[in-house]
Parts: sequence; structure tokens; C-alpha cells
Amino acid sequence: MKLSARLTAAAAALIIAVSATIASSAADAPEETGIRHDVNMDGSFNIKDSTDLQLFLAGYEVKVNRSQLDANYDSLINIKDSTRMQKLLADLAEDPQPTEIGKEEEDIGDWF
Ligand SMILES: [Ca+2]
Ligand SMILES: [Ca+2]
Repeated sequence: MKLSARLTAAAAALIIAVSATIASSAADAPEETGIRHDVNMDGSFNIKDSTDLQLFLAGYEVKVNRSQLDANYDSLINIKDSTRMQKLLADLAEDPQPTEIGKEEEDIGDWF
């Protein structure tokens, strides 16, 4: 096989591999469930979401919906978000109305 034929075959193999990777990434992309704090995208909000957030923060490979991690709406992702989720689940806190999000600084004590 000539060098140019080998290069063409190698380029074709690379294109196929990259295409497969892109297709796989698209399939793995999180889908919005429309449920607040549904971190693991299973269609419900429960203690597994808080646990998956903790695993994510600890560096474990877990699939998370990054748009649902900030449970206290402070634009940071940390253990406070997991704690907030647990309090929401235990009815020790209430989620703000969408119009209240971003105004939590003066009421943060009520929201934690
Ligand atoms: Ca969930
Ligand atoms: Ca947060």
C-alpha cells in the first residue's frame, strides 16, 4: 500500500472514531427533566440527588445535570447545595419562587 493510501485510510479511521465519540457524547448529554434539583435526571427529586451531588463534589464519576446543582442559587456548587437539598426534602426549607431567585442575600438564613 502506498504511503498516500495509508494516510487516507488513517484519516478515514480517525474521522470515524471522532464521529463515534461525538455521537456518544450527544447521547450522554443530560436531558432536562423540568424538575428542580433533579441532579441525576431520573425524573424525581429525592435523597439520591443530594448523594450524587456529594459524589460529584468528591470527584467521583457520576452523571449530573449541572444546571440543577446550585440548590441555594448562589452561583457556587458546593456542599451547601447538598445540605440545602436535604433540608428541602425534610421540609426544613422552602424553594424560592422563580421570581425570588437572585434576591436571596437578605433572606439566606431562611433558605438554608
Ligand atoms: Ca433525581
Ligand atoms: Ca450553590
